[in-house]
Amino acid sequence: MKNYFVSKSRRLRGTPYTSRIENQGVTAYTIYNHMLLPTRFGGSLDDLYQHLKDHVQVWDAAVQRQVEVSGKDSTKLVQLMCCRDLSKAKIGRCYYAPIIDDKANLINDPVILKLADDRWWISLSDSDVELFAKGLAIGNNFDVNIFEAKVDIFSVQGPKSFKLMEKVLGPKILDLKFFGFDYFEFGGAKHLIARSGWSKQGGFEVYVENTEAGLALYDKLFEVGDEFNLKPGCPNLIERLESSLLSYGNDMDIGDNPLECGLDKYVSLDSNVNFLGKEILKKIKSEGLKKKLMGVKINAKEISVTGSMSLIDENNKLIGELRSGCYNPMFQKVIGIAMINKPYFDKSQSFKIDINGHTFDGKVCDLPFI
Ligand code: THG
Repeated sequence: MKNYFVSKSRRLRGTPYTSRIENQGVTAYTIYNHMLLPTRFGGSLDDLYQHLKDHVQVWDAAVQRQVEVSGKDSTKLVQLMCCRDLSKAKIGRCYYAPIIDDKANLINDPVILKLADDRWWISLSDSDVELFAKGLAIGNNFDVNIFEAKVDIFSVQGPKSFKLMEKVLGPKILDLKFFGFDYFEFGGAKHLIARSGWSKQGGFEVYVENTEAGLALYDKLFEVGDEFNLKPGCPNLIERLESSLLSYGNDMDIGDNPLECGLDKYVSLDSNVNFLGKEILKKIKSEGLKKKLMGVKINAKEISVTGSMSLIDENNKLIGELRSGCYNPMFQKVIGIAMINKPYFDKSQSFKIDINGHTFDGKVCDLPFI
Protein backbone atom coordinates (compact mmCIF):
# COMPACT_ATOMS: atom_id res chain seq x y z
CA MET A 1 0.00 0.00 0.00
CA LYS A 2 1.31 3.43 -0.94
CA ASN A 3 1.60 5.91 1.90
CA TYR A 4 1.06 9.66 1.80
CA PHE A 5 2.15 12.59 3.90
CA VAL A 6 -0.27 14.42 6.15
CA SER A 7 -0.06 18.21 5.88
CA LYS A 8 -0.06 19.71 9.34
CA SER A 9 -2.00 22.87 10.06
CA ARG A 10 -3.64 24.70 12.95
CA ARG A 11 -6.83 22.74 12.23
CA LEU A 12 -4.92 19.51 12.71
CA ARG A 13 -3.44 20.01 16.11
CA GLY A 14 -0.30 18.50 17.57
CA THR A 15 0.07 17.93 21.29
CA PRO A 16 2.55 19.13 23.95
CA TYR A 17 4.40 15.85 23.30
CA THR A 18 4.64 16.15 19.50
CA SER A 19 8.13 17.69 19.42
CA ARG A 20 9.34 15.03 21.85
CA ILE A 21 7.95 12.03 19.96
CA GLU A 22 9.31 13.45 16.71
CA ASN A 23 12.75 13.50 18.33
CA GLN A 24 12.09 9.99 19.63
CA GLY A 25 11.43 8.53 16.18
CA VAL A 26 7.69 8.60 15.42
CA THR A 27 7.22 7.50 11.79
CA ALA A 28 3.43 7.59 11.23
CA TYR A 29 0.35 9.37 12.50
CA THR A 30 -3.37 8.89 12.19
CA ILE A 31 -5.95 11.60 12.88
CA TYR A 32 -8.15 11.37 15.99
CA ASN A 33 -10.32 14.15 17.37
CA HIS A 34 -8.75 16.44 14.73
CA MET A 35 -5.31 15.81 16.25
CA LEU A 36 -2.20 13.79 15.54
CA LEU A 37 -2.12 10.33 17.08
CA PRO A 38 1.15 8.42 16.59
CA THR A 39 0.73 4.94 15.08
CA ARG A 40 4.31 3.80 14.50
CA PHE A 41 7.81 4.26 15.88
CA GLY A 42 10.33 2.81 13.41
CA GLY A 43 10.61 -0.98 13.47
CA SER A 44 7.67 -3.25 12.72
CA LEU A 45 4.24 -3.28 14.37
CA ASP A 46 5.15 -6.78 15.56
CA ASP A 47 8.31 -5.56 17.35
CA LEU A 48 6.33 -2.80 19.06
CA TYR A 49 3.65 -5.35 20.05
CA GLN A 50 6.21 -7.73 21.58
CA HIS A 51 7.85 -4.83 23.39
CA LEU A 52 4.50 -3.62 24.78
CA LYS A 53 3.74 -7.12 26.11
CA ASP A 54 7.16 -7.55 27.73
CA HIS A 55 8.28 -4.11 28.89
CA VAL A 56 6.82 -0.59 29.16
CA GLN A 57 5.98 2.22 26.76
CA VAL A 58 5.00 5.87 27.10
CA TRP A 59 2.34 6.97 24.61
CA ASP A 60 1.22 10.43 23.53
CA ALA A 61 -2.53 9.87 24.13
CA ALA A 62 -3.51 13.57 24.20
CA VAL A 63 -6.06 12.92 21.44
CA GLN A 64 -8.28 11.41 24.15
CA ARG A 65 -9.77 14.87 24.74
CA GLN A 66 -11.69 15.76 27.87
CA VAL A 67 -15.07 17.40 27.55
CA GLU A 68 -15.64 18.97 30.95
CA VAL A 69 -19.24 19.22 32.11
CA SER A 70 -19.73 21.16 35.33
CA GLY A 71 -22.50 23.02 37.11
CA LYS A 72 -25.84 22.36 38.78
CA ASP A 73 -27.28 20.13 36.04
CA SER A 74 -24.00 18.43 35.03
CA THR A 75 -24.93 15.00 36.43
CA LYS A 76 -28.32 15.14 34.71
CA LEU A 77 -26.70 15.97 31.36
CA VAL A 78 -23.92 13.35 31.61
CA GLN A 79 -26.51 10.71 32.52
CA LEU A 80 -28.85 11.79 29.72
CA MET A 81 -26.04 11.05 27.24
CA CYS A 82 -24.81 7.75 28.74
CA CYS A 83 -26.68 4.44 28.70
CA ARG A 84 -24.76 3.23 31.77
CA ASP A 85 -26.27 3.95 35.19
CA LEU A 86 -23.97 6.56 36.76
CA SER A 87 -26.21 7.29 39.76
CA LYS A 88 -23.85 5.45 42.11
CA ALA A 89 -20.68 6.77 40.45
CA LYS A 90 -17.95 7.70 42.94
CA ILE A 91 -15.54 10.60 42.88
CA GLY A 92 -12.10 9.17 42.02
CA ARG A 93 -13.39 6.48 39.66
CA CYS A 94 -13.44 6.10 35.87
CA TYR A 95 -16.41 4.55 34.06
CA TYR A 96 -16.46 3.14 30.54
CA ALA A 97 -19.88 4.45 29.44
CA PRO A 98 -21.23 4.51 25.87
CA ILE A 99 -22.88 7.72 24.70
CA ILE A 100 -25.92 7.16 22.48
CA ASP A 101 -28.48 9.37 20.74
CA ASP A 102 -32.29 9.30 20.85
CA LYS A 103 -32.32 6.43 18.33
CA ALA A 104 -29.84 4.47 20.51
CA ASN A 105 -27.07 4.90 17.97
CA LEU A 106 -23.51 5.16 19.26
CA ILE A 107 -22.10 8.68 19.43
CA ASN A 108 -18.93 7.79 21.35
CA ASP A 109 -17.57 5.27 23.86
CA PRO A 110 -15.69 7.43 26.36
CA VAL A 111 -14.17 6.83 29.75
CA ILE A 112 -16.04 9.08 32.20
CA LEU A 113 -14.31 10.50 35.27
CA LYS A 114 -16.28 11.80 38.21
CA LEU A 115 -14.17 14.67 39.57
CA ALA A 116 -16.79 16.11 41.96
CA ASP A 117 -20.54 15.84 42.47
CA ASP A 118 -21.00 18.59 39.89
CA ARG A 119 -17.92 18.12 37.70
CA TRP A 120 -17.21 15.40 35.13
CA TRP A 121 -14.66 14.71 32.43
CA ILE A 122 -15.75 12.79 29.35
CA SER A 123 -12.55 11.24 27.94
CA LEU A 124 -13.44 10.90 24.31
CA SER A 125 -12.93 8.46 21.52
CA ASP A 126 -13.03 9.97 18.04
CA SER A 127 -16.18 12.10 17.63
CA ASP A 128 -17.36 15.64 18.42
CA VAL A 129 -19.18 15.11 21.70
CA GLU A 130 -18.74 18.71 22.88
CA LEU A 131 -21.19 19.83 20.16
CA PHE A 132 -23.69 17.07 21.01
CA ALA A 133 -23.51 17.96 24.72
CA LYS A 134 -23.97 21.67 24.02
CA GLY A 135 -27.00 20.97 21.81
CA LEU A 136 -28.62 18.88 24.53
CA ALA A 137 -27.85 21.47 27.21
CA ILE A 138 -29.35 24.28 25.15
CA GLY A 139 -32.42 22.26 24.19
CA ASN A 140 -33.06 21.23 27.80
CA ASN A 141 -32.22 24.60 29.35
CA PHE A 142 -29.62 22.93 31.59
CA ASP A 143 -27.50 25.02 33.94
CA VAL A 144 -24.10 23.64 32.86
CA ASN A 145 -20.72 24.73 31.63
CA ILE A 146 -19.33 22.62 28.76
CA PHE A 147 -15.87 23.02 27.26
CA GLU A 148 -12.82 21.10 26.14
CA ALA A 149 -10.55 21.09 29.18
CA LYS A 150 -6.87 21.86 28.73
CA VAL A 151 -5.76 18.30 29.50
CA ASP A 152 -3.20 16.25 27.59
CA ILE A 153 -2.97 12.60 28.53
CA PHE A 154 0.15 10.57 28.25
CA SER A 155 -0.19 6.89 28.87
CA VAL A 156 2.29 4.47 30.48
CA GLN A 157 1.49 0.95 29.32
CA GLY A 158 3.04 -2.47 29.73
CA PRO A 159 3.84 -4.93 32.54
CA LYS A 160 6.81 -2.88 33.76
CA SER A 161 4.73 0.32 34.03
CA PHE A 162 4.12 -0.41 37.71
CA LYS A 163 7.83 -0.55 38.64
CA LEU A 164 8.61 2.50 36.49
CA MET A 165 5.84 4.64 37.99
CA GLU A 166 6.70 3.50 41.51
CA LYS A 167 10.30 4.55 40.98
CA VAL A 168 9.31 8.08 39.93
CA LEU A 169 6.16 8.72 41.99
CA GLY A 170 6.57 6.47 45.02
CA PRO A 171 4.77 3.33 46.22
CA LYS A 172 1.38 5.04 46.70
CA ILE A 173 0.79 4.81 42.97
CA LEU A 174 0.51 1.02 43.37
CA ASP A 175 -2.55 1.46 45.62
CA LEU A 176 -4.61 2.64 42.65
CA LYS A 177 -7.26 0.09 41.71
CA PHE A 178 -8.14 -0.60 38.05
CA PHE A 179 -10.11 2.42 36.79
CA GLY A 180 -9.42 4.39 39.98
CA PHE A 181 -7.67 7.76 39.93
CA ASP A 182 -5.94 10.06 42.40
CA TYR A 183 -3.62 13.06 42.42
CA PHE A 184 0.17 12.64 42.56
CA GLU A 185 2.76 15.39 42.95
CA PHE A 186 5.63 15.86 40.51
CA GLY A 187 7.55 18.92 39.32
CA GLY A 188 5.69 21.24 41.66
CA ALA A 189 2.22 20.28 40.39
CA LYS A 190 -0.41 17.66 41.14
CA HIS A 191 -1.32 15.34 38.30
CA LEU A 192 -4.46 13.27 38.03
CA ILE A 193 -3.29 9.72 37.37
CA ALA A 194 -5.62 6.81 36.63
CA ARG A 195 -4.90 3.10 36.42
CA SER A 196 -6.24 2.67 32.92
CA GLY A 197 -5.22 2.78 29.28
CA TRP A 198 -5.99 1.40 25.89
CA SER A 199 -4.08 -1.87 26.19
CA LYS A 200 -4.57 -4.94 28.36
CA GLN A 201 -0.92 -5.03 29.44
CA GLY A 202 -1.55 -2.89 32.55
CA GLY A 203 -0.65 0.73 33.10
CA PHE A 204 -1.55 4.29 33.93
CA GLU A 205 -2.79 7.45 32.29
CA VAL A 206 -1.47 10.84 33.37
CA TYR A 207 -3.99 13.64 32.78
CA VAL A 208 -1.61 16.59 32.38
CA GLU A 209 -3.15 20.00 33.12
CA ASN A 210 0.08 21.83 33.97
CA THR A 211 2.01 21.32 30.74
CA GLU A 212 5.43 22.30 32.06
CA ALA A 213 5.22 19.98 35.07
CA GLY A 214 3.73 17.24 32.89
CA LEU A 215 6.59 17.46 30.41
CA ALA A 216 9.04 17.30 33.32
CA LEU A 217 7.36 14.03 34.40
CA TYR A 218 7.42 12.71 30.81
CA ASP A 219 11.16 13.49 30.59
CA LYS A 220 11.87 11.99 34.02
CA LEU A 221 10.29 8.68 32.98
CA PHE A 222 12.66 8.49 30.01
CA GLU A 223 15.59 9.58 32.19
CA VAL A 224 15.18 6.60 34.53
CA GLY A 225 13.39 4.19 32.17
CA ASP A 226 16.35 2.29 30.70
CA GLU A 227 16.36 -0.33 33.45
CA PHE A 228 12.76 -1.22 32.49
CA ASN A 229 13.52 -1.08 28.76
CA LEU A 230 11.16 1.89 28.37
CA LYS A 231 10.44 2.98 24.80
CA PRO A 232 8.13 5.54 23.23
CA GLY A 233 5.10 3.80 21.74
CA CYS A 234 1.48 4.15 20.74
CA PRO A 235 -1.74 2.14 20.72
CA ASN A 236 -0.89 -1.09 18.92
CA LEU A 237 -3.34 -2.63 16.43
CA ILE A 238 -2.12 -6.19 17.05
CA GLU A 239 -2.41 -5.87 20.83
CA ARG A 240 -5.74 -4.04 20.90
CA LEU A 241 -7.38 -6.59 18.57
CA GLU A 242 -5.98 -9.56 20.49
CA SER A 243 -7.30 -7.86 23.68
CA SER A 244 -10.65 -7.09 21.97
CA LEU A 245 -10.53 -3.37 22.80
CA LEU A 246 -13.08 -1.72 20.52
CA SER A 247 -12.21 1.34 18.45
CA TYR A 248 -14.97 3.86 17.73
CA GLY A 249 -15.03 4.79 14.03
CA ASN A 250 -13.39 1.47 13.13
CA ASP A 251 -15.33 -1.36 14.77
CA MET A 252 -18.47 0.65 15.48
CA ASP A 253 -20.02 3.97 14.63
CA ILE A 254 -23.26 5.95 14.55
CA GLY A 255 -24.88 3.19 12.45
CA ASP A 256 -24.67 0.73 15.38
CA ASN A 257 -26.24 0.49 18.83
CA PRO A 258 -24.36 -0.58 21.98
CA LEU A 259 -26.10 -3.99 22.16
CA GLU A 260 -24.94 -4.80 18.63
CA CYS A 261 -21.42 -3.92 19.79
CA GLY A 262 -21.53 -6.33 22.75
CA LEU A 263 -21.48 -3.47 25.24
CA ASP A 264 -24.41 -4.96 27.23
CA LYS A 265 -22.39 -4.71 30.47
CA TYR A 266 -22.47 -0.93 30.12
CA VAL A 267 -26.17 -0.64 29.23
CA SER A 268 -28.43 -0.19 32.28
CA LEU A 269 -31.94 -0.87 30.98
CA ASP A 270 -33.27 -1.96 34.38
CA SER A 271 -32.15 1.22 36.15
CA ASN A 272 -34.31 4.21 37.11
CA VAL A 273 -32.05 6.72 35.40
CA ASN A 274 -33.12 8.75 32.41
CA PHE A 275 -31.04 8.54 29.23
CA LEU A 276 -31.64 9.06 25.52
CA GLY A 277 -32.63 5.99 23.53
CA LYS A 278 -33.58 3.93 26.62
CA GLU A 279 -37.03 2.86 25.40
CA ILE A 280 -35.70 2.10 21.90
CA LEU A 281 -32.92 -0.03 23.40
CA LYS A 282 -35.51 -1.99 25.41
CA LYS A 283 -37.44 -2.64 22.20
CA ILE A 284 -34.27 -3.68 20.34
CA LYS A 285 -33.42 -6.03 23.19
CA SER A 286 -36.84 -7.68 23.21
CA GLU A 287 -36.96 -8.04 19.41
CA GLY A 288 -33.41 -9.44 19.18
CA LEU A 289 -30.38 -8.19 17.28
CA LYS A 290 -30.20 -7.97 13.49
CA LYS A 291 -26.40 -7.72 13.50
CA LYS A 292 -23.64 -7.97 16.08
CA LEU A 293 -19.89 -7.56 16.45
CA MET A 294 -18.02 -10.85 16.52
CA GLY A 295 -14.45 -11.99 16.15
CA VAL A 296 -13.08 -13.48 12.95
CA LYS A 297 -10.00 -15.55 12.18
CA ILE A 298 -8.75 -15.54 8.61
CA ASN A 299 -6.16 -17.88 7.10
CA ALA A 300 -4.06 -15.06 5.71
CA LYS A 301 -0.66 -13.57 6.48
CA GLU A 302 -1.57 -9.91 6.06
CA ILE A 303 -4.44 -7.50 5.63
CA SER A 304 -4.98 -3.76 5.60
CA VAL A 305 -8.54 -2.77 6.43
CA THR A 306 -9.11 0.72 5.08
CA GLY A 307 -12.73 0.46 3.92
CA SER A 308 -15.62 -1.93 3.94
CA MET A 309 -14.61 -5.59 3.32
CA SER A 310 -17.39 -8.12 2.70
CA LEU A 311 -17.53 -11.59 4.24
CA ILE A 312 -19.29 -14.07 1.90
CA ASP A 313 -20.55 -17.61 2.62
CA GLU A 314 -20.24 -20.63 0.29
CA ASN A 315 -23.46 -19.58 -1.51
CA ASN A 316 -22.05 -16.09 -2.12
CA LYS A 317 -24.41 -14.61 0.48
CA LEU A 318 -23.14 -11.61 2.44
CA ILE A 319 -22.74 -12.65 6.07
CA GLY A 320 -21.09 -9.52 7.39
CA GLU A 321 -18.52 -6.78 7.13
CA LEU A 322 -14.95 -6.79 8.41
CA ARG A 323 -14.31 -3.62 10.43
CA SER A 324 -10.74 -4.13 11.72
CA GLY A 325 -8.11 -6.78 11.29
CA CYS A 326 -4.41 -7.54 11.29
CA TYR A 327 -2.04 -10.50 11.36
CA ASN A 328 -1.53 -11.81 14.88
CA PRO A 329 1.73 -13.68 15.56
CA MET A 330 0.25 -15.67 18.48
CA PHE A 331 -2.72 -17.00 16.48
CA GLN A 332 -0.56 -17.12 13.30
CA LYS A 333 -3.59 -15.84 11.40
CA VAL A 334 -5.31 -12.58 10.70
CA ILE A 335 -7.73 -11.83 13.54
CA GLY A 336 -10.34 -9.15 13.28
CA ILE A 337 -13.63 -7.67 14.38
CA ALA A 338 -16.62 -7.91 12.06
CA MET A 339 -20.27 -6.87 12.09
CA ILE A 340 -22.06 -10.16 11.39
CA ASN A 341 -25.63 -10.23 10.07
CA LYS A 342 -28.42 -12.39 11.48
CA PRO A 343 -28.74 -15.42 10.97
CA TYR A 344 -24.97 -16.00 10.78
CA PHE A 345 -24.21 -15.57 14.50
CA ASP A 346 -23.05 -19.18 14.77
CA LYS A 347 -19.52 -19.01 16.08
CA SER A 348 -18.18 -21.62 13.66
CA GLN A 349 -19.69 -19.97 10.58
CA SER A 350 -17.14 -20.03 7.77
CA PHE A 351 -16.71 -17.37 5.10
CA LYS A 352 -14.57 -16.16 2.22
CA ILE A 353 -12.98 -12.77 1.92
CA ASP A 354 -11.20 -11.02 -0.94
CA ILE A 355 -7.89 -9.45 0.06
CA ASN A 356 -6.12 -7.61 -2.76
CA GLY A 357 -7.73 -9.78 -5.44
CA HIS A 358 -7.07 -13.11 -3.68
CA THR A 359 -9.69 -15.19 -1.83
CA PHE A 360 -9.02 -16.34 1.73
CA ASP A 361 -11.04 -18.55 4.13
CA GLY A 362 -12.06 -17.54 7.60
CA LYS A 363 -14.25 -18.44 10.55
CA VAL A 364 -16.41 -16.39 12.87
CA CYS A 365 -15.65 -16.66 16.60
CA ASP A 366 -16.80 -15.14 19.89
CA LEU A 367 -15.22 -12.07 21.43
CA PRO A 368 -13.01 -11.70 23.39
CA PHE A 369 -10.38 -13.73 21.55
CA ILE A 370 -8.55 -14.62 24.78
N1 THG B 1 -8.42 6.12 28.12
C1 THG B 1 -9.03 7.33 28.26
N2 THG B 1 -9.91 7.77 27.38
C2 THG B 1 -10.23 7.02 26.31
C3 THG B 1 -9.64 5.75 26.12
C4 THG B 1 -8.70 5.30 27.06
N3 THG B 1 -11.13 7.47 25.42
C5 THG B 1 -11.30 6.79 24.18
C6 THG B 1 -11.14 5.29 24.23
N4 THG B 1 -9.98 4.96 25.04
C7 THG B 1 -12.37 4.67 24.83
N5 THG B 1 -12.39 3.24 24.67
C8 THG B 1 -12.06 2.35 25.68
C9 THG B 1 -12.37 1.03 25.54
C10 THG B 1 -12.11 0.13 26.55
C11 THG B 1 -11.48 0.55 27.70
C12 THG B 1 -11.12 1.86 27.83
C13 THG B 1 -11.44 2.78 26.83
C14 THG B 1 -11.21 -0.38 28.83
N6 THG B 1 -12.10 -1.34 29.08
C15 THG B 1 -11.93 -2.28 30.16
C16 THG B 1 -11.76 -3.66 29.58
O1 THG B 1 -12.16 -3.91 28.45
O2 THG B 1 -11.22 -4.50 30.33
C17 THG B 1 -13.15 -2.36 31.05
C18 THG B 1 -13.56 -1.14 31.65
C19 THG B 1 -14.69 -1.31 32.66
O3 THG B 1 -15.07 -2.44 32.98
O4 THG B 1 -15.25 -0.26 33.11
O5 THG B 1 -10.24 -0.25 29.53
O6 THG B 1 -8.10 4.21 26.97
N7 THG B 1 -8.71 8.08 29.31
